Amino acid sequence: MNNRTFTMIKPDAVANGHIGAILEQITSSGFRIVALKMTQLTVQDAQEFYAIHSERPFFGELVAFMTSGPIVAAVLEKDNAVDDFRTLIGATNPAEAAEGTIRKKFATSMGENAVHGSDSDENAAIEAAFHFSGREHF
Ligand code: 3AN
Repeated sequence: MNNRTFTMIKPDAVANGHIGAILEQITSSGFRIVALKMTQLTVQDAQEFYAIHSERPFFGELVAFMTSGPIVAAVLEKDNAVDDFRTLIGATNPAEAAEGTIRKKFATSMGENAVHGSDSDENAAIEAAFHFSGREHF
């Protein structure tokens, strides 16, 4: 599945009114929306989704933030989707993100960094399946 990635517009960007602008930047950059929903993660959801970070010092903060309000989850399609989407969103720390990237424009801090993007094809498939059933992919 090297042509699909998974993203979330995080609670900060949703609360700050950036859903439309972020989806516009994603689609105008050549990604097709395959699945899309607005939802809110439970603590259990966030702990499971970010299980790989469970030993990191910021884990509690990450789970609290990701459950603090609604998110928008999406599956995106494009050649080389995972890498091209990571380029589009920019570095984890918005202070280090390249000019014009989604995080540079919309993120506020390392923790509240506006969007998630899968880091591998394998994780993209796992993350998409976590949020969407087969019949929710179009
Ligand atoms: P990315 O989202 O760029 O793949 P990861 O996988 O290293 O970054 O981190 C996952 C999420 O954990 C980040 N999006 C961010 O919200 C949060 N995070 C990462 N590093 C920190 C940190 N030092 N302090 C607070 N939150 C962090």
